[in-house]
Amino acid sequence: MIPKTHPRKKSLDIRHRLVNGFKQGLVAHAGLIAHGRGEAFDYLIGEKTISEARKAEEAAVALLLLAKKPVISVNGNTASLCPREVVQLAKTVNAGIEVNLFYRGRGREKKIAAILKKAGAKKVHGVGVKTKKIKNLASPRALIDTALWESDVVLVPLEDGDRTEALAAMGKKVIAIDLNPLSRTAQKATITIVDNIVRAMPNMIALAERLREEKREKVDRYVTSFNNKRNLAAVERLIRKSL
Ligand code: PTJ
Repeated sequence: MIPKTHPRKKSLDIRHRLVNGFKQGLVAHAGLIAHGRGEAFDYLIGEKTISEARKAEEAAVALLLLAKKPVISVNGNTASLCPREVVQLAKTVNAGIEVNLFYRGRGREKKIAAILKKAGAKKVHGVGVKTKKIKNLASPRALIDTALWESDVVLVPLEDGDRTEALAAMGKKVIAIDLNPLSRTAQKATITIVDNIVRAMPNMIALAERLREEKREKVDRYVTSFNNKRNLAAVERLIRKSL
């Protein structure tokens, strides 16, 4: 238990959520290390949603609302940190949910699906036999279920660069949430949100509730006016300045 007065309470609480997720068998060993890398970048952006992330979140939510078959891809870290938010965002933008793991294991897939169902998901794809294969991707992560296969827009929090690239090569629009603006995922995604997933997801739910009431032209404009390369360059400048 971290005392309420501890100056790093928020950050340590998030860390403990992940450790608990690891103990429950949701998070991969490497997921703990990946979180540490994320924490370091979060420190550099001031552990807050910067304006560049806000713009990316608006564009991402607009893209999800405009999509025909959007899907949220869920891994161990995401399931451990924000299962309820995944389900709520999926409901608000009418997206499918698919478990897709880098370190694949049927047991972990089932546990992740169970926690998402407990959080209110009716259907969770990606558990057990996968019938489709992402082209030009060597890892077992290439095997996917129908939701990802048929999707036109995919939200991939904490993704690996290879799959982002392969999904984009299949013609899908990829939205990444990644605190590292230099990662291959960040560089290859259609829209990259450089924000902590624990802030990004609630922000996106609130935005989705607002934007879904807007006229289509206005929602379109959030997407067309967004430039991922420019946004990432601005994040990099901010990090350099803060150092
Ligand atoms: O559950 P699995 O088997 O699918 O494995 C998941 C991990 C995360 C272990 C796997 O996808 C992996 O190895 O990812 P990477 O290549 O380490 O990339 C993770 C990225 O997420 C890094 O660039 C981190 O900076 C970033 N990251 C870590 N924690 C957060 C984050 N981004 C946003 N919010 C976080 N809380």
